[in-house]
Amino acid sequence: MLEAGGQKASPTGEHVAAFRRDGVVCVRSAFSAEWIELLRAGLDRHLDAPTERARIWDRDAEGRTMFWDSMAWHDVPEYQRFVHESGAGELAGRILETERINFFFDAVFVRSAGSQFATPWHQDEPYWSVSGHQTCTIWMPLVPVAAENALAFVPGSHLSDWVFDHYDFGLLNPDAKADVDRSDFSAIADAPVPDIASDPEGYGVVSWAMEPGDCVIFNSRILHGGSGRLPEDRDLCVFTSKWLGDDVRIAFRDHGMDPDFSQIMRSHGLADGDRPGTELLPEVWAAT
Ligand SMILES: O=C(O)CCC(=O)C(=O)O
Repeated sequence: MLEAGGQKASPTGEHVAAFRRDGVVCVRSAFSAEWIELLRAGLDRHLDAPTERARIWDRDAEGRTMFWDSMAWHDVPEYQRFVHESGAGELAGRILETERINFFFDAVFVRSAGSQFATPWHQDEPYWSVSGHQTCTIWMPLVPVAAENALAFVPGSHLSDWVFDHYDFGLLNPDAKADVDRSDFSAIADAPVPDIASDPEGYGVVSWAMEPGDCVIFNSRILHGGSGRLPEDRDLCVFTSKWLGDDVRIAFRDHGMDPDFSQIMRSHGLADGDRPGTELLPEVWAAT
């Protein structure tokens, strides 16, 4: 268990090997109840005052919603504490087998009870203003989630260099919020995103039933999606943190969307080819 100020969890060799092979691994009881409570308090604060990036991704006829926001950690002290003190950075670093780890950003995915919205299948890293293989997300449900509602993955798909021309997340905007970035991957994509939902067994799709404190760590190139379609009595709030290892470099792109950090990164003096750094992308852990 990762306790504030206490012993930090070390993933086992099996976790590391599974991540290398599959690009995704579930780590049970990685974070103590205190950290989950802290993140829930942070999420309450965050939902009271979302960032300008925040938007509803889905709102159905019954008023059920899927809320998304990112990069709120600058304004949410509970998130800041999690980033620096929870051991999440060390966990990411050991799983990625990297010498040092920088924090990239946080994102939350909050579905109200019964939301039928399912996250479209996609990759993350081709969206981002960085490139590299040693990137990961720690996906943490703050409530229990069944395997069929949790984020799902195509194991091994992180090993492909292909970029998929996947769903334009900018279209997830039922409230017609202005200035939402759009994402056209067609010029750079190698292939359309496969129809994974039609044949999950054929693609070897995996997901896990999880309790608060468990996490899934996934490589940012892996194909993932499918989460949601909740029962009427179940909501789902998820806190994610994104981490950058040794081989990652700043890579401003003409395409991409959430988040398009290019302007903010440049204002911190970051340039193409740089290693992540500055207080925007702080180094949180280094192997000793
Ligand atoms: O939780 C979800 O539904 C989506 C999460 C996701 O796609 C991500 O963290 O990259």
